[in-house]
Amino acid sequence: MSDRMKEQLLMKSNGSDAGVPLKQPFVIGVAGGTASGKTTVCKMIISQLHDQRVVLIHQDSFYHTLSEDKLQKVSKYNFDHPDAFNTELLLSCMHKLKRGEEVNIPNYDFKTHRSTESSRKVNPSDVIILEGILVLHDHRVRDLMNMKIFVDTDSDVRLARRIQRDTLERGRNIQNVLDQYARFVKPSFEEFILPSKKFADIIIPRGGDNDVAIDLIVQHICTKFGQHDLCKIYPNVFVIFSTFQI
Ligand code: UZR
Ligand code: MG
Repeated sequence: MSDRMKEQLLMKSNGSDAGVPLKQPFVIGVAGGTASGKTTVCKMIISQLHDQRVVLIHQDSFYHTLSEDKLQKVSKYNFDHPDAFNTELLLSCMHKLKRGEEVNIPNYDFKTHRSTESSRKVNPSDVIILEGILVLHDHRVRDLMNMKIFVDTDSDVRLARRIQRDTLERGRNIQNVLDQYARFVKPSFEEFILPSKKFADIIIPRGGDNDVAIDLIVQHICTKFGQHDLCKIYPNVFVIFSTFQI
């Protein structure tokens, strides 16, 4: 991301509170099984949205910190169950962002299964993308969304990617990944994630490999913003260059 793109340049302001959004941001939810390519799809959408300020929120950031007791028996903990997430906190952060307020998003450490001391400050944006395995599960989270996407990638492709990712990036061994997959990941996919597909407006086969789907989604978002361009959303700001926060 170039410095120029990161820089928010306010060339003319005719009053106070320049840059404070008056209309609600456009919220996109991106769900799908583990390692389906959700993050890749989000990054592809973001890279094509040149004229809007976009922020990417990960449902993973809202995992509950494991207590000492649960840490002792971590192999028996189901990280793929809706109760593993602090959905109340996620909702409160999303509501604030929709109201145009800045928020602090927790940082979750997959190696220690804890939220770290530091959090990530996120500014209000034109487009908010929320991605995660279960973002279409809870109706209160779904109700915040203007566009719901489900990334549909074959299970064998996802498992292969998951093994690679967990062994390389999350400090696990293969046996451990396969055990967890059979015990929790696959059953929860079938019980909670796959049924949430019916709530999607758009289903993307093959995830990040599907350039046509990404183009169509970006076109739709641009059409929405074309109807009320940035100067109407930020009436006291003349020109705003994009600010990305990923
Ligand atoms: P994505 N997960 C972990 O492996 N460790 C944690 O501490 C927290 C979560 C996994 C979780 C889920 N399941 O399948 C995956 N397990 O992260 C979701 N087991 O992340 O959508 O990026 O695959
Ligand atoms: Mg992910």
